Amino acid sequence: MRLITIPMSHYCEKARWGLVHAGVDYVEEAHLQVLHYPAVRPHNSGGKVPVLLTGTEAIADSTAILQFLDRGLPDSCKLYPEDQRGEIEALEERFDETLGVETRRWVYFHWMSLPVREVLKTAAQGTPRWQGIAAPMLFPLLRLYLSRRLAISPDNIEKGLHIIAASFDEVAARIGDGRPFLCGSRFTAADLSFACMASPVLLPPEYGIHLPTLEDAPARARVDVQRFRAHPAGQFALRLFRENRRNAVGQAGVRYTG
Ligand SMILES: N[C@@H](CCC(=O)N[C@@H](CS)C(=O)NCC(=O)O)C(=O)O
Repeated sequence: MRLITIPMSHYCEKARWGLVHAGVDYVEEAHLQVLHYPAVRPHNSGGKVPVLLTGTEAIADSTAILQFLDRGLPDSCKLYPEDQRGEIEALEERFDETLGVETRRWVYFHWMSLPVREVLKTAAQGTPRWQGIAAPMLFPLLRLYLSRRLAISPDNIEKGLHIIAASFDEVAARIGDGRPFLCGSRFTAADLSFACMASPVLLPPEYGIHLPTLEDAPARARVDVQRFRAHPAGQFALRLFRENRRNAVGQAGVRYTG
């Protein structure tokens, strides 16, 4: 299988984690933001990644990819066990559409303030060489385009931080009774999605590409990362990455085409 990605995207991380969970060997076709459109549009007219090419079909959207992979898994490994499907899907949808949108806006706000070379250390991993070469010239335009597309403004970042904190509080309340996972005793798509959507403000070392360390993060971002890492829900997501996100960078399961 072939997974088309923007490598730093947490929606793409969701798909990578799903593939690893399903034990599927795949190749990642990574592209820089915006330069990914020509590769994606033939399969997904909306231009969004991740897109999974299975050989017979193109599956766009991280949730659709997880659900496709789940159909091939034995009951004991399913991320959507039938008796809890409704609850899992509702949580996943909320994490993807609320938490994930705000953590993405937050990460672009902070990282686009860095020099392009620093941005590319994270963003260009696994992408074709020509994209890394072209990016510094295109960067001012890309920055403007992404700022508008993601409605980035200091005001929206401030509001977003409240939304992220509310989502973390909700997760902390859920696991406050001592349950190991969001829906009880087993790891599901709700856990996977929460960990991925929270990852921009946590910088977990097990992420499918190398994220900056806390020390390399822009100073203003560091304060937020420290705060969210210390939160019980942040601790929970970091544990999920440690214990359930097997197959980290460089191990079998993923090869880059870039
Ligand atoms: N709900 C979708 C969201 C996917 C998404 O927003 N992908 C972003 C990457 S973070 C994208 O492709 N953006 C490119 C664009 O909108 O032009 C999913 O779960 O896959």
